[in-house]
Amino acid sequence: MNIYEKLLALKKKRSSYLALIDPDSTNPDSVGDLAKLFQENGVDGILVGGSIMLKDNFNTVLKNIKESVSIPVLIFPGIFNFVSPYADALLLLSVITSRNPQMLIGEQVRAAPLIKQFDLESIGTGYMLIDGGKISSVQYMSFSQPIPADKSDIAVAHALAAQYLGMKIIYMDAGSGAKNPVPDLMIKRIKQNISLPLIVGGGIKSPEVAAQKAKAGADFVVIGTATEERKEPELIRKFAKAIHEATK
Ligand code: 1GP
Repeated sequence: MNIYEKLLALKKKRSSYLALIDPDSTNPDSVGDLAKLFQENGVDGILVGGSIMLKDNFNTVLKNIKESVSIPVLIFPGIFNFVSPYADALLLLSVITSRNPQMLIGEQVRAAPLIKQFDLESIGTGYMLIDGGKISSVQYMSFSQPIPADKSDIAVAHALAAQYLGMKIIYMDAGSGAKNPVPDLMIKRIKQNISLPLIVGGGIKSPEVAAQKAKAGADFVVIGTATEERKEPELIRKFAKAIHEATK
């Protein structure tokens, strides 16, 4: 079973919890323990990446995570310097809400030969930036306009386009540290219109809000900042319980 099939199996079972690790804010020597902490407390998969690369430690971070856990480890690339052989798969993002060709296809062209060289599973992902109440790093770095939070019709049209183009996953992101997460109504509308697995992240600060996003239709809920600030087993368990039980 490849990683995409594993994600499809998770989607069928219940909503799942993905933890985001930003290599720039991580100590490579202790990141293996952090990954274990996530796995032991109910996290279903780990995303590794960020919108910029400030340190030359990406491969070491990934390798240490990969050697410490058995749950899927996925690269979540802001820019495609993030291609590495030390992951189970890579979310090959196209920022479909952008009109900047570099983010739609340019970065992916740069990444493709390395993906082939590393024989890395790549999962075509329609990445949608949604307005989270402040300018996010992704927005700034990718010269992309986010979709306004009350424009669900526009969001649905983007997600449908991604599905018809043959992309395999939709990722709706309000941006790391967003003031407001992606609205429930928008998630619901997307869910009613597409059959692809749906990842939702950005600005989800509490287990209660995580549960709301899962109930609205997120198959995978991403938590980054909240557990980056508080790496507490109890908090991770609470997020896991809230997400796993939301759709039961
Ligand atoms: C960002 O969706 C992720 O791309 C996670 O966001 O750091 O706000 O949890 P947070």
